[in-house]
Amino acid sequence: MSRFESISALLSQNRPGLTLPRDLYVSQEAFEFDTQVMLKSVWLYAGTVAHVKKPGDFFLFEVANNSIIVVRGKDMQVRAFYNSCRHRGARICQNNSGHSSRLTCPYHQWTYGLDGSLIVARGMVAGFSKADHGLVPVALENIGGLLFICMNDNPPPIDRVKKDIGEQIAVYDLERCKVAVQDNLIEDANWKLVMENNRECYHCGAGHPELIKILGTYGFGKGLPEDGEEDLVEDDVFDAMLHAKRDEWKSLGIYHDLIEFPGDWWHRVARLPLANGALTQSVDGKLACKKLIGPFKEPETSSLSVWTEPNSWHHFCCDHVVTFSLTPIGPDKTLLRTSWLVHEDAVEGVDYDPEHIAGLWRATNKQDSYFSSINHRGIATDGYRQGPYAVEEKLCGHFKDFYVEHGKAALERMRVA
Ligand code: 3BY
Ligand code: FES
Ligand code: FE
Repeated sequence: MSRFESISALLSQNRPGLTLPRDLYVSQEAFEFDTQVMLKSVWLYAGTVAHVKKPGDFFLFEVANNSIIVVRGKDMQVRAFYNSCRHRGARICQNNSGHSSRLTCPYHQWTYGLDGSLIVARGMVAGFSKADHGLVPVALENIGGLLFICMNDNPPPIDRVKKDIGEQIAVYDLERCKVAVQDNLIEDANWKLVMENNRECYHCGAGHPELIKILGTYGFGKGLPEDGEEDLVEDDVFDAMLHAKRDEWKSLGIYHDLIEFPGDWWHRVARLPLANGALTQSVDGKLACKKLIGPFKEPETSSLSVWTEPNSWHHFCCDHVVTFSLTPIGPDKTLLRTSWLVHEDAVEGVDYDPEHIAGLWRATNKQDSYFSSINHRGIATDGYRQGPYAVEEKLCGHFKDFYVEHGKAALERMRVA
C-alpha cells in the first residue's frame, strides 16, 4: 500500500456543504499528510516585514519538522532558508526570533551571511567550495509587507493574490510599522478546525460578546452588496452603514469592491464598516494607538480585512494592524500567532497601551480556542457524522474544498513522481 492511500480514500469522501470525514481532522496520519504533503504544496503566511524590521532581524516559521528562518538582509530584502546547517545539518537558530549580523551554527561555527551564503567553514579540504554550501532557500513573496513562504520547488501561482492584496494594503505601509504585541496561543484542536472556526461568524452572536459590539456580523458570511445594488434588507443597519460609507471611502481613495476567492484563487479582501461608532478594533472601540497609520489623518471607522487560504487572516484599522498566522504542531495542537502592529514612531505607554490594543482579539482568540477544542473532542467520538454547514458558514466550505483539492492534487503529483 503506497503512503497516504487511506488519506486518498478519505479525501474522496468529501461532500459539498458537509464537514470532512473524522480521521482527516483527528488522525496522526492526516497530520503527517497535512504537514508533509498538503501544506508543502501551497503558499503559507508566515509574518510581516515589521517582524524583521532591521537587517539581521529574523524569526522562525515552523511546520512540524520543518523550521524556516525568515531574515532581513543588509540589502533590506527579506529571505527564507531552511534552518539546517550545510555542514552536518544542525539546527542553526534555536530562538523563535532574534537579531544577528550573521547566522552562525552553534555546532562547529559554520557561518552564513544574511543572504544565506556560507562565509566561514574552518579546516575543509582544498577545493571545498563555499559557494556550493549556502543555506537552502525557501520561496518567499512579500505582498505589501505580508510575507508568504512555500516549501515547494515549484510554488503555485501567486500573482493575482499579490495584485489584489498588495494594491489595497499598500497605503498602510507596513515597512513603517513595528510589532507592538505578539501572542503565541497553542490551541487544543486540529489546525483545520481552527481555520473553519475563523471562516464563519455563525458562532459570534453567542460566542463573542466583545467582538460583536465592534464588528457586527456583517460581511463574514453573507458577503457585501455589489456597487450600485440597492436592495437593502429592511432594518439591516449594517447594510445601510455600508452604503453610507461607500462614498466616504471613495473620496479617500480606499474603496474597492469585495474580492472573494475569485476562480481558483485563495484570497478574500473586504473593507467593512465598524459597528456602534467604534473607531478601531479595540474592546471599547476607542483608538488603540494615537499615531494613525496609512493615509489616515483622522480616525476612520472601518477595517480592511484580508483572509487567505489555508492559514491566515488580517485586519487593517486606521491606528493598528492585527495579523494572525496559524501552523499545525500536532494532530490536536495548533499554534495561533497573533501580532499587533503600530506606527514605528508610536511610543508604548504614551501612544498605546499593549493591554488595550490586544484586548479585543485576545479575548476573542480565547473564546475561539475553546470552541475549536470542543469541536475537536466531539469529532473524536464515534458519534461524529459529517455535518452540514449553515448558509453563513459557506467560507468554511471554501476552506475545506481548498484543502481537499490541493491535498488530492499534491498526492497525485507524488504518485506520478
Ligand atoms: O474576523 C475574523 O477573521 C473572523 C471572522 C469572524 C470573526 N472572526 C474570528
Ligand atoms: Fe553546523 Fe557543523 S553542523 S557547523
Ligand atoms: Fe470566533
